[in-house]
Amino acid sequence: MSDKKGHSSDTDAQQTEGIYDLYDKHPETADEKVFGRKSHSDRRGFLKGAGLATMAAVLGGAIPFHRNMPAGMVPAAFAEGLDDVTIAGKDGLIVLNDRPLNAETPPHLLNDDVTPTARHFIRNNGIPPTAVDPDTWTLTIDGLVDKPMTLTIEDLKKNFDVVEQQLVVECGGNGRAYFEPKAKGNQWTLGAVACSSWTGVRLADVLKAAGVQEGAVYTAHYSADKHLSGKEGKLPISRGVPIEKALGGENLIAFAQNGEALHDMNGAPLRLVVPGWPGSCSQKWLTKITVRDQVHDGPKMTGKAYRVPNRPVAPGEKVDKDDFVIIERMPVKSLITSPETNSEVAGKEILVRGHAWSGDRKVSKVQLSNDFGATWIDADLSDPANDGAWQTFESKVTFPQAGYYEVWAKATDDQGVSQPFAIAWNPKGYLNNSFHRIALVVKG
Ligand SMILES: Nc1nc2c(c(=O)[nH]1)N[C@H]1C(S)=C(S)[C@@H](COP(=O)(O)O)O[C@H]1N2
Ligand SMILES: [Mo]
Repeated sequence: MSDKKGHSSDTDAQQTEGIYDLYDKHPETADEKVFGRKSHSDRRGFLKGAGLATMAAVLGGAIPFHRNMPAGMVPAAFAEGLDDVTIAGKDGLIVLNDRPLNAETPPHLLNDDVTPTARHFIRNNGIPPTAVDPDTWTLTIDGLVDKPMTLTIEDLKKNFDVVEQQLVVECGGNGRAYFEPKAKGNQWTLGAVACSSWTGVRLADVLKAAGVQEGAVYTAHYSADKHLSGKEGKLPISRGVPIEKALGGENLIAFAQNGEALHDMNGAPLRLVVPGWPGSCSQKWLTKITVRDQVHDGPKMTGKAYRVPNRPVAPGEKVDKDDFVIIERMPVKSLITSPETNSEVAGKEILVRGHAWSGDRKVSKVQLSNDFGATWIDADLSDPANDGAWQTFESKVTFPQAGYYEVWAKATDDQGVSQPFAIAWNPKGYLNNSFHRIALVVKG
């Protein structure tokens, strides 16, 4: 299993397509090739079939719970992995695109309760500003307010409570890579999420000081990055949130990340952090917030951007543009951060650890399964450090014998909503909160 993406490897020299590609294009053929049977009901033939040898060789062991494994599903061992590329001040991020720069963090590098700056993902829509000067940077508050104002970062620190909070930022498109049919856009797998400790002032305090007027409906966020076209005045992104959300105490105008200046690619010197909502609400390189009397209509607010159909749709279905609604809170989700997927583990009892979150809500339970979802155990779950922080889960998982296993995680929030097994498909590939699966080879 040297090639994580499953492209032709030395274990199967005559194979022309990788298993990943094959599952992509011809799931039935792939299933037949891998398991040696056409349908789920034939699964019993698997142990005797020629597929066993192939599969065991590629995965590194037989699959004790193979009867439970749904047909047509790519084993998690093949479901992720691209080459590491280096970005200054970042550690181990996988680059998906270089212009604009987009990079995600492999789950096992997100094991810390508080995400180090070096491991916070990067999602840019345009070209970031260069040579920013925190001493002369200003933030303007205008629109439907009694006292429009322009403040330096020093003014923010002097005039408002400075607070430090652990806050989840997750891109609305995190998990897009697993949609079928494929959705256009960055093919995020699992790592467009992080929970750093941010220092700043509360957005609500600043808005209240400016005096939000009656009739305020939405905020509009502006920044100093440039559109990819380089055209003056053309904005790469300008989003906002309903005024009720903006006035929540969890949102920060942040000037520090994990006790130091923000990373250039994470919005230095000043950004919004709106936890639990699509990352796109958290404007980086923030220069202005306008309070509006209507839903904001800046770039990436309208059309199909950061929107989903207002009803469940079939995979591949064409949806009328009038049937799209703006994504608000992000759904309940969990991520296994230890052990690393595709690792070999020794011993029959393994500590499994990770994080769980649910936008604007608390997670009340995380469950783990090592038998493809047939049985589940409850993991220990920490309280969030503060509103908007993720929670950490941990549990020993026992494996009955050596072999290939998958560990699945499922979180349930305080409204009783759980992660689904299957992805609710939508045209732009947002909000994929299906179970996280890791692949483990247990050595006897
Ligand atoms: N000015 C500006 N702010 C932005 C963006 C951007 O392209 N420009 N991208 C948004 C999106 S889509 C996401 S998911 C988050 C990602 O934050 P990060 O790059 O610090 O991880 O920033 C948001 N804020
Ligand atoms: Mo995003």
